[in-house]
Amino acid sequence: MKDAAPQAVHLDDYTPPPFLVESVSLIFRLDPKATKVQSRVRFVPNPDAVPGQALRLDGEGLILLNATLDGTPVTARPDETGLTLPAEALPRGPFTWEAEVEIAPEGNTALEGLYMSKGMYCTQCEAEGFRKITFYPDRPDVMAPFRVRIESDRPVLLSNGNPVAQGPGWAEWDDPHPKPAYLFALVAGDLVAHSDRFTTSEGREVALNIWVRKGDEGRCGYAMDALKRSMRWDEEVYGRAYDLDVFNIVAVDDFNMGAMENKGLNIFNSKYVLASPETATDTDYDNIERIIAHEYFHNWTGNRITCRDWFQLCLKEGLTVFRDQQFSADTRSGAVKRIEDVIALRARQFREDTGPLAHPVRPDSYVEINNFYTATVYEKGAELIRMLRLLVGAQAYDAALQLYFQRHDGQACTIEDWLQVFADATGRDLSQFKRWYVQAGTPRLHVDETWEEDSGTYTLTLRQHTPPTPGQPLKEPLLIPVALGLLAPDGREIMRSAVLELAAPEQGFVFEGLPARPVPSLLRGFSAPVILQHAQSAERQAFLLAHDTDPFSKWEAGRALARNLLMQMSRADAAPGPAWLDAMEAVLADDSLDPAYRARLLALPDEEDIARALHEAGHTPDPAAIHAAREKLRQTLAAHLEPRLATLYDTMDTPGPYSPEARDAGRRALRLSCLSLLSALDGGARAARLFDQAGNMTEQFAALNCLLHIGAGDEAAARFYRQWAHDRLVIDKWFGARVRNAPPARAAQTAEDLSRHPDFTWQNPNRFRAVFGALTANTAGFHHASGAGYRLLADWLIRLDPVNPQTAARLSTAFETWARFDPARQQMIRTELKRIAETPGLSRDMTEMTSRILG
Ligand code: B3K
Ligand code: ZN
Repeated sequence: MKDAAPQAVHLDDYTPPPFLVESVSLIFRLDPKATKVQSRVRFVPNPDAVPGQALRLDGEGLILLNATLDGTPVTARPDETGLTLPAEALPRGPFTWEAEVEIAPEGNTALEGLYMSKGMYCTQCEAEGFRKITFYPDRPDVMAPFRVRIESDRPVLLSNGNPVAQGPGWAEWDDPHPKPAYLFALVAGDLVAHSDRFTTSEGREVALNIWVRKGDEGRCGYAMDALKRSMRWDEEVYGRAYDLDVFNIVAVDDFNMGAMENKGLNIFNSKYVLASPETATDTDYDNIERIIAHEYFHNWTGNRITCRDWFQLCLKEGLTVFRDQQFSADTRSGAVKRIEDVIALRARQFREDTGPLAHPVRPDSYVEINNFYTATVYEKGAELIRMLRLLVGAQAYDAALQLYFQRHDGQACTIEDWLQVFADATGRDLSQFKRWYVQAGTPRLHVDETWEEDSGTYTLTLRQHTPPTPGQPLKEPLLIPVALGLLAPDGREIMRSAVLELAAPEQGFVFEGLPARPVPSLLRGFSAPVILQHAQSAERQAFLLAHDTDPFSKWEAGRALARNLLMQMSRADAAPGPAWLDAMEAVLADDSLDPAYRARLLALPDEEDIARALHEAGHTPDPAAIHAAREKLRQTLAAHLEPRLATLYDTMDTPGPYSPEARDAGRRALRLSCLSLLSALDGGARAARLFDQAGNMTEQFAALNCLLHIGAGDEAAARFYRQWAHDRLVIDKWFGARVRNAPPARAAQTAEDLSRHPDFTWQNPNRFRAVFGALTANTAGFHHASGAGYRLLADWLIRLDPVNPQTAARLSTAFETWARFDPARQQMIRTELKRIAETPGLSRDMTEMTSRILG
């Protein structure tokens, strides 16, 4: 086993590329079985590298037809991963490498490199897919302008940059902006465009196109609108204008992730482009807006300024996630957006950070870089930018960003470059802050309070501690910004958000001359990605839920109350006291709170959240008990609030045609949350009526979920399937809903039955995730004591791995929580992981994942 272990790459081993690329020209003669790729690459020695080195070209799965160096045939033969031209074979100055290779896009099921999706040619090169297209120094610190010619019988032929010429069966593209190979893209297909125009703040006329398969062109309007709003926002908020004459987006059905920011030619999973009121939910619209913005924002943070090496991935991803979060907050309710981001951070990143896959935001080694497109790099990476902005202030942040663009445009950078910009722009020493990038794990923030009545002195003592993570037994103290407000006992605010800076392991903060003992509102806006350990009474939490003026902390107080209740109920036969129920009633009745926010307040923590909290508190979570407790609490809440829920359900309708705008979406969210609770009481009567009458997918799908959840959804599910059998994106929803809502004891069987459905095209990542992603999201079902969920997932990961290792490896993270559970479950999960690990021919992706999870 050991000998076969794939090699790890280490940050410390970085060396500059011995040669830079002045220009690249590529000719593609497309054919499903035998595409010919001709390349012409002009190399120059890198003045910053040790001279006299060999030239290593990456290349995988390529048939080399011929190659020359300055016109002379090359005799060197490729090995498994590329080709080396020894130093003595290279001219002293610049030289030209030319090669012709053959590849077979049709057989490329891994969806990395050049592949085919429903007759369309498309590419995915990040992180290291370009080496499956031709021989090249496939590393992000080699940037070059690309010229591309495509020859094909497909009518639409696209690549990066601006179109320069075209004729029947060919097209040429020129991208003047130097870029790394991972941003290369090519598309050829029978496509139609939804087109528009945009004039930049610099006066550039940009042609915008969203390319889709015929029949989908009527579902691009929202994505286009989101694109134009993103372009304007980046000009207004970051001073960044678009820099080419065209911006193309292509929707592809077979795609490993959400989307890809290739220069001037973004490629999207069609799920994040296509939307109509009848087929897409409010959540879909939300995601489309967010991902369109994210990929567009990469044009500056990622493309114009890229990463020196893949360890620096958070340089572009953390920053771009932060930017898309700012954009969404500006576009919709900022408070609701922050709450949603924190829910997602805890569900994915805290989970990762407290388990065997914990790694720093900037990892220092990897085996397969595709395994590091994680919640830690993305979402925690974004939290670090948010903290930096809070610490230096909004104005200084803006100044630092302008300096960043000015200083590093056209470069491949590091986290050190990024922090240096902030140090220079603000004069602040950020060396302690840098630890956030290199130290893994979620800090615990312990809070103690003392109050001296006589002098009116209130002292907050904050203590930080980060538990060990794999490979990092000892942790240094971090610089933690703690936003704090103080409330008087009557609920008035005594002090508005001050930002305390906790730098030491323990620090006291003293507030003098207060008229009465204050109630602290801590970590307002979730000012740092930490776990707060603050023993607060239920009365205090109810007080904060009622009075806190910070919308995040108000929600957080309600959340903590509900979570504690659910933790108790899952461990003993406890029942909720009237205090919580009354507090929930009061917030629901508060019309000054916007409906989307009230919907958030009404939602109970999910089962995964409760399991994590129990584990954190030193208990062993029992998935079945958690499920039962949560269902019981929903039932109790529904019964207590019934008249108000019914009224809200009747009054929160959205007359007129469907609009995805925040206002209507918020009303629907509240109305449908009420419906979900009411379904526990009315046997699904309201949901069945709504299912019949719904004029949009948001309502129809919510009604279906309510019915399935209470076990009364078979007929509706059958009708839903018949109605939407022709629509792949809606049918993905159908698969997912059936598995997610299956009762725990039936979840694995439901997934297994559906895996035999004729529409279960398992090689399509969306469809695979619809069933098996849903299985892992059905927490009590996946972790059912029979172990059937574990076995089924392992069977399918073993099957998918040789076909599409990236998607398989990503889903294997469902097993990362094994250590939380009882010995029987631990044993079952480890057995499945070992079974996967021992599969002959296992991919590098999956080999790394199983070995890290097993520890
Ligand atoms: N940069 C791409 C992700 C590429 C993933 C490669 N396995 C999408 C994004 O973050 O915008
Ligand atoms: Zn990104």
